[in-house]
Amino acid sequence: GDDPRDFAIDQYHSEDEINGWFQSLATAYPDLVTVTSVGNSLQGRPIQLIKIGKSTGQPKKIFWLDGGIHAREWVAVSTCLYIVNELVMNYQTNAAYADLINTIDIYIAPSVNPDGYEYSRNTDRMWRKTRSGPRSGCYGVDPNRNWNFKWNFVGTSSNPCSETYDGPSAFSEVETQVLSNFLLANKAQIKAYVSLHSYSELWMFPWSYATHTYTTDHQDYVALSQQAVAAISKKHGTKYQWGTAPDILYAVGGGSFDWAKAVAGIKWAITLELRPGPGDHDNDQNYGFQLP
Ligand code: ING
Ligand code: ZN
Repeated sequence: GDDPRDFAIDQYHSEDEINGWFQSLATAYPDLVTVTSVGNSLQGRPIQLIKIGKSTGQPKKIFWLDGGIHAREWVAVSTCLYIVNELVMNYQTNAAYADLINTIDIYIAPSVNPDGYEYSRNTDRMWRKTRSGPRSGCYGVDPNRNWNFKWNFVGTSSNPCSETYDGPSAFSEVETQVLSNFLLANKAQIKAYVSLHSYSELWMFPWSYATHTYTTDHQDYVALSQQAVAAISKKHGTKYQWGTAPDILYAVGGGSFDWAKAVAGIKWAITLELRPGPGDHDNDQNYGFQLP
């Protein structure tokens, strides 16, 4: 129905269901919530964006969160929705949430590869990429290899049939184009860019393109990461590993969060790999990407 409390937060949702819920939130909480999009996907779906914040009449700092850049990582989408639900539903009773919402604007784009997400939901559960093409008979570009910082440098493929195909050129994909343009247009206000993936339970920061290669504010990232993984652990005992992607996982060029730091100049650029963690899964299909 139109009551946003009717939304089943413990289920995976389609693009249309997310849109309907966001519209109902905007109607029910007009002083807290604004619903818009950063642009349209190749197949014409809105890349939905919900802005949560109380107006102060002044420009506010923005915290950016996105999910679903990889189609099969459904829990990244759901985690964005969970956070929206937490903040909006508990604003009245939770002083920490109220403080956040009064002080900053929280921009959440839960599904930034909507064509891929719907394809994963409806046709091929393990789909990762966008749905552009065909090129050499294959569809899709890895949207986390398609950004124009260290594009085609490492951890990527020039084969259109590869899962990590970086595209015919940087920003060949309309989804990465509109998202990067939105971030650039708002870069003066955006203080943090956080992008959710799954899986492995990792907290990662720049630079992604080479091992032992660190930002000038590396010590800030170390301090933040230690606090963050401690906070995560305090909740349910979950142990996230932290570090740069090449130091703890593998090197990648053309990823979104290196770009957010290097090109948009956003202070905090973080990528999380959500659950499951090592030891909790059998393989990609069995509990890895396919969480219940
Ligand atoms: N992993 C990320 C990937 O794009 C990553 C890991 C992200 C590495 C960003 C470096 C930079 O390959 C998944 N699960 O997609
Ligand atoms: Zn991913």
